[in-house]
Amino acid sequence: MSWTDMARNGRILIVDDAMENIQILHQALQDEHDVLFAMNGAKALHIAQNQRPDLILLDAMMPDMDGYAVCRALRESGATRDIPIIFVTALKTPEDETRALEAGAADFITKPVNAAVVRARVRTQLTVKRQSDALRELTLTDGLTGVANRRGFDEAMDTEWRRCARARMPIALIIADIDHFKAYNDAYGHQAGDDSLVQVGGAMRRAAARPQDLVARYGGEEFVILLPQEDKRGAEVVARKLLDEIALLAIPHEKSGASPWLTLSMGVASLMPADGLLPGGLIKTADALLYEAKAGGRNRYCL
Ligand code: GH3
Ligand code: MG
Ligand code: MG
Ligand code: MG
Repeated sequence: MSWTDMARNGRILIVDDAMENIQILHQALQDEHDVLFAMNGAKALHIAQNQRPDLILLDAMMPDMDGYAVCRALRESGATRDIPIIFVTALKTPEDETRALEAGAADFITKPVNAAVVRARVRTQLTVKRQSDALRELTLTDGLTGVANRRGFDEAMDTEWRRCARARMPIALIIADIDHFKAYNDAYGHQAGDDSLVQVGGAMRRAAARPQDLVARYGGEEFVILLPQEDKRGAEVVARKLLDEIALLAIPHEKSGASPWLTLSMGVASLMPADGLLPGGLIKTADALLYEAKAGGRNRYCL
């Protein structure tokens, strides 16, 4: 697949107060892309929030909210911040162009537009967007197991903590640590150790299956599960499911002591995010409970 093919089929939002302009752009793009449109700034922000277009073509001069204000509002919201914006406008002085770029536009096209140029510039921006999305995904993912890495966890915790605080909902955290994993590596080798980390990552994803749940590799053989809008009881269900999933893996571990299979121990904590509380407090509590589970004989959770 060539890079131009990759940039096809994106979802484009056209924003312009004149139907005639929308029709011209729609005509230029409809064969390659899904096209949405809005005839004022407020509508554009609403569609951008709810339908997450891959790219926005934005008119500068509109009554009420002009393109610059729309651009700034899009940049202020986490959900729309990364959507590239191309200004399409009759304004054509260097000052106009500079102002658009400073407001956060990725590119600038002057009216009257040429269909082939619009298509080419749209494709370019979609390609850049896809590459930066892929790069971002890579920086947030653990290379061995495919679950989120520590950075991915930190970002999700930050976002979900604030979301739960606003919604007055609890947030739960499970910290899981593989039992006697040093002995496992010593007995079966580092490669077998890595293989079992991959399997444990898969088991964790099966145990925490809601779309908002996040599994991350927190460190070496330590994993976390972030469960937004879940109280202790809900988190306990996930912890129990995880013990079952790990048992189903049936990874032999003769040097484990308590069990002939690979097992893990967990700390399970939940709280209501509120003023004065920080995510670090939740992590600390779950960590202390993990320690209790280890001291209590391993292959169990404490809450
Ligand atoms: P405990 O039951 O108390 O958790 O004992 P443990 O041996 O699991 O704990 P400890 O923290 O002493 O050892 C963790 C081991 O995990 C040390 C290291 O060899 C292993 N480990 C950490 N990261 C990796 C990794 O990426 N791959 C492999 N194969 N092993 C790892
Ligand atoms: Mg206009
Ligand atoms: Mg450990
Ligand atoms: Mg361990």
